[in-house]
Amino acid sequence: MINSNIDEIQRIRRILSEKLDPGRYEHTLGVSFTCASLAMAYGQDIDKAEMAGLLHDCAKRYPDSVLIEKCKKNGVMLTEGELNSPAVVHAKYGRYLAVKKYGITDEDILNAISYHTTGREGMSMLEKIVYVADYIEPRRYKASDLPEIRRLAFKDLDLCMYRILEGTVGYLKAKRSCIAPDTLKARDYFRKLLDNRGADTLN
Ligand code: DGI
Ligand code: FE
Ligand code: FE
Repeated sequence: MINSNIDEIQRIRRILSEKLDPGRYEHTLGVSFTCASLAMAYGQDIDKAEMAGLLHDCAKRYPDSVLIEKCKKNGVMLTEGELNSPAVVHAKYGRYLAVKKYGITDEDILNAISYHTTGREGMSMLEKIVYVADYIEPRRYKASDLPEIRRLAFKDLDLCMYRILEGTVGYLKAKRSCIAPDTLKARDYFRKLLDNRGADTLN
């Protein structure tokens, strides 16, 4: 049987291919397919994962300052912590665009978009899948530990979340960037979860 969501996914893909620059669109497709793969590995809804991945960076075509203005204009609330970490604002405006422009109503998909940059405490499977896929998709090359993180993604999603969050916090500290409260809370949440599980989080 053909995937019943295919029309919708193709429609949104066409719009995004016009709106996003080619590199960002390529990343978007990589995240979308990686989300689908992770959904297969963890027995989650493949269509939803593909859709969330497709839309996660739909707002990433404006500079952060413009995004903050757009949030203000459209009543998208930003916390003080988010305003101090402008890199996270595209996720909040992305959620707004997903509703207003792409007609998404599924709360889990919307949360996956909204928290794809910071993570948060008590993340759903879909939220974790999008967060991890954003980091490991095939075109990503930044982090030196990517091969290991990629393997971990398909073996132990919570440990993978913790490793990415811990790396991001370290990276932001080294850059002396402001760290959004959700990022820190997410890191602590997964740390606790793993401590309770008795997992070896250090390597
Ligand atoms: O949009 P992408 O580039 O695909 O990926 P992303 O949405 O995860 O954004 C990554 C950037 O966001 C990266 O430069 C690190 C930054 N970031 C993540 N969490 C925080 C953050 N920046 C600040 N200032 N504070 C955070 O908590
Ligand atoms: Fe992003
Ligand atoms: Fe992304």
